[in-house]
Amino acid sequence: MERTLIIAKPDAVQRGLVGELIARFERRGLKIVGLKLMNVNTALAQEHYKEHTGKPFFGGLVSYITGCPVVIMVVQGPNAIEIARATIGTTNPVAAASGSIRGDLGVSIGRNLVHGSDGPQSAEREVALFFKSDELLDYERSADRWIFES
Ligand code: 3AN
Repeated sequence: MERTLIIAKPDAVQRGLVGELIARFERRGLKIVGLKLMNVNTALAQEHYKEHTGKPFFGGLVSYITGCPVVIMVVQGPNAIEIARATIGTTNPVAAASGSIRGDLGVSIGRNLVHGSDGPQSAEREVALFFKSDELLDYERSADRWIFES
């Protein structure tokens, strides 16, 4: 069982695609265990994207993610990180497969709609950056934990 951080970025919020994005993760079978609408400040954006510090697009990336409210969620499920990445599609929407969020809804690498953590360590780090532990549902104790049982 894994948890991963998903961000519906400003372009998704502005284009009214938040419901579409959430629906895709839900339909895929992942469970939402945390959800909030928030403004990301510059310090938080720089910390979140710190692996990209110094890259030519870093400044634009920080101003993009801080430019308008975003919807942040944590989804949980077996292999949630890899499943979420596949649901999202490759970084550049030009190359993203049809059927993925970026392949169906995106056109530009600088406005690629959604973020998903890229591995177990970044998922843990990013979830903790945006959510306190008491803001996350504990599915192990939840009444509908049956959803993952087979
Ligand atoms: P992903 O979001 O697919 O994990 P990363 O982690 O390589 O991609 O990049 C983080 C974000 O930085 C991307 N979602 C995109 O918004 C932005 N980005 C990455 N590469 C570029 C680039 N060459 N030009 C502009 N923005 C970029």
